[in-house]
This record gives sequence, C-alpha cells and structure tokens, in this order.
Amino acid sequence: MKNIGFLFDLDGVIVDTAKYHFLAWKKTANKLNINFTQEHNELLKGVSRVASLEILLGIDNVKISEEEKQQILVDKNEDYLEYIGKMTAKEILPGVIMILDFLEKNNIKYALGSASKNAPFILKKVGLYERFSAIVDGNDVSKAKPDPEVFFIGAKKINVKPEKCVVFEDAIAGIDAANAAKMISIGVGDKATLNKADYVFGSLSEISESFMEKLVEETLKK
Ligand code: B16
Ligand code: MG
Repeated sequence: MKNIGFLFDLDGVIVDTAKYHFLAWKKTANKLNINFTQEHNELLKGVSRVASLEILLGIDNVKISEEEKQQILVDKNEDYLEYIGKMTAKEILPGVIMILDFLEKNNIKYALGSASKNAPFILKKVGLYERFSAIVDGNDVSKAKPDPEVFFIGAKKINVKPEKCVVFEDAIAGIDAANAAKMISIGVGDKATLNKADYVFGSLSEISESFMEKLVEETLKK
C-alpha cells in the first residue's frame, strides 16, 4: 500500500442524494407552510440534518418548540429513507467507478467522509460499501464541515498522514475543510463556486487516468 489516501464526500460526489433530501424537506416545508425552493436546497448541501432544519425554518422565520423539531427530524428522515431505500448501482455518478478502480489497481487506500448519518446505508444500496476501507459519517463527527474533523478522522482510519490525502468534495464547506486539513482539494461542480479548491471538475467523468497519475505523484512528493 502507498502511504497516501483519498477521501470522498458522498452526496454530490459518489451519488446525487440532494434530490431526495429536497423531496423530503419539501414535504416538511409544506406542513409548516414554508415556501421551500430548489435554490434553498442548495444551501443544505453538505450541511448536517439539524443545521438543515434551522436553515429551513429561517426561510420564513418560523419558530417551533424543541420537541416539534425532534419530531420533524425523525419524520423527515423516514421520508428520506423511503427514497434512498430504492437506490441502486445505477445512481453511482459517472467517473466514480473509474477512479475507485484506479486507486485499487495502484494500491491506494480510500475512505468516505460525509456529513450524512445515512452514509453506510446509501453505500450498501448502491453496492459500494465493501469497497471503502473506512467510512466516516455524521455519527462520527462532533464538528461539521468547514471544520476539518471529518477528514482528519478519515485519514486516521486509513492510517495516512492528513497532508498525504486528497479530498473530493462538492460543497464549499467541504473544500474549506480539506484546505484547513492541508489536504489536496478537488472540487466537483461549479468552477466559480468552488474556486478555493486546488482543482475543479464539472463531474468526476472529466477526470482522466493521466490526471490521477499526476495527482498521485504530487501527493507522494508532499
Ligand atoms: P442525513 P454529504 C450531506 O451529505 C448532504 O449533502 C446534506 O444535504 C445532508 O443534510 C447531510 O448529508 C446530512 O444527511 O440527514 O442523511 O444525516 O454531502 O456530506 O455526503
Ligand atoms: Mg456533498
């Protein structure tokens, strides 16, 4: 095994679960008479479940009790589980398999670093669970991205120094977390939005094997 590691965010990098979060939060918003749009949904990407609810309530400055909040979080997750329970390998985003195959072929360890408490379930549904050496999810972290905790734990779990890791992320907070951990950050999404990343690609399918080789060389030299 090489002494470098790759860390992957889940939603927006491996699969697109944002659309299912949207449907489940939309149902919650309707019950609360909040006008929740796709634009608002962008604000929830990479954010924890609890923080997402606060953002949702903030749209129309809705005040509810702590007890109601807890119930909403349970209900929202039940709805979300119904959607993700139907996921299959077809929902793995383009480019992912090539990258994982490349890493395995080159004896490079990789782990998941996600804010989602449902991350292991989702990986199982799409058939990728067994391939990851380690999984860090929303149950393991006490500080949300942009805090680098999630990626520090990921690096530790695969026994690689943080500065010898590469992170794939679709959220600004995730890129900030990777940069704070002194890891090489690869943004997946809009170039202007993710301009703090070391490299940005519209989709992982734009990444070539020769770029991966270059990335490995760069990480080994750090
Ligand atoms: P859950 P990531 C994040 O996943 C999602 O982007 C974010 O929208 C969601 O609120 C968060 O997981 C928590 O998800 O409700 O399943 O615990 O991008 O960090 O992989
Ligand atoms: Mg994400």
